[in-house]
Amino acid sequence: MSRIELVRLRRIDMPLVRPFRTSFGTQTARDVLIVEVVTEDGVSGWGECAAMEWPGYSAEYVDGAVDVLIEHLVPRVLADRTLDPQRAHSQLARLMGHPMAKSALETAMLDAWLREQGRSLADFLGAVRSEVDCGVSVGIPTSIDALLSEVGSYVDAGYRRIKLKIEPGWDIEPVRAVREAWPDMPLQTDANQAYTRADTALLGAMDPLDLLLVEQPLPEDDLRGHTLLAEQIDTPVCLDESIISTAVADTAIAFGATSVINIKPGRVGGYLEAKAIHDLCVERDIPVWCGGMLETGIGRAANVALAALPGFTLPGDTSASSRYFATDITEPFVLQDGRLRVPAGPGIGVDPIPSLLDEFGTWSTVLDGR
Ligand code: OSB
Ligand code: MG
Repeated sequence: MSRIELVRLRRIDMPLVRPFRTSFGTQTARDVLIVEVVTEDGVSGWGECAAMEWPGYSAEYVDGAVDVLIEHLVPRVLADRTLDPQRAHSQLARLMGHPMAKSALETAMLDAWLREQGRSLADFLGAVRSEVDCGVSVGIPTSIDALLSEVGSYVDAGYRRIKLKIEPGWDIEPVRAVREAWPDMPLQTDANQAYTRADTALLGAMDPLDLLLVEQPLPEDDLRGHTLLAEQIDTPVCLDESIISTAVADTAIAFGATSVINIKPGRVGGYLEAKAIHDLCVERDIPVWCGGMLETGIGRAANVALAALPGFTLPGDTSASSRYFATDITEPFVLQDGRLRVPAGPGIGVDPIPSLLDEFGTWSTVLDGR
């Protein structure tokens, strides 16, 4: 087993091609935290932190992730320097919370470890596909006309499923307008916890729109509310924010709170945990799909590898680079016939372009434990 020489943290400022508005706020750029683990042999492994600038999606945010990495997480892995992602996973689990920060560090270690073996992440995780079906997540725009034109551009680009962000006041009407314009398009909604148990009738009113699922309608901690809702409406309930671990996934499935699961590696603390949730869902006959956090090519490469596992039977929020950024920091991911190709090279299979890391970079630090 090789050893870790140093860990470099970088922040890059990546403007989005259009603002992304959800019930928790509007993102116009991504303040992306990138973790690089460098081995004694000079091999670099890469991990992207999914946290946003403010704690709107979950409790994590970029400044907090930087702090916990510098003060707590990186010192744990530099204490013995062994490049062993599985062991790091168990060690980091002793510290509570901060799954997105942990995921970024663990993924960088996993990437370096796999690169040293010349093995791809897709192969390591158990991928069964060389390309994955892609959907796209559409933010809340300023008007129904703007929504129809944005969705139209994604349909023309070949996306295989459309997800509409909804919130109270922006739900039945826009969703119906999209359904009427594209009667056969696989369509789903995502509320990011914006409704309450009192909104059952309103959410049920969307049943005739033939939606694949409604994602996270109620607050993260309200598993019972989701069970009650699922009993009352025909549209399948899919949990995102609530599913923070394999144990919670097991509970939510057993209690009938979710019949589909959105797996996001950042939210669950990394690809090892994501794989465990996938395996549980396959065993329980629960379809899964790969969520996203507006990642650059670094995070996207790993997500696309995960989405190639057998239980990922629904198109993911794994869109092309061009849906997010004018310039990605890796070779861009390009949609071909509504699919993205799974990287086959060692580790995550893509590299950040050094000049672009510099160009978009806003901050960096090196931690070597010495
Ligand atoms: O809830 O799935 C979500 C983006 C940021 C935070 C939360 C979510 C999202 C998305 C976009 O829906 C997914 C993507 O295209 O990366
Ligand atoms: Mg979601």
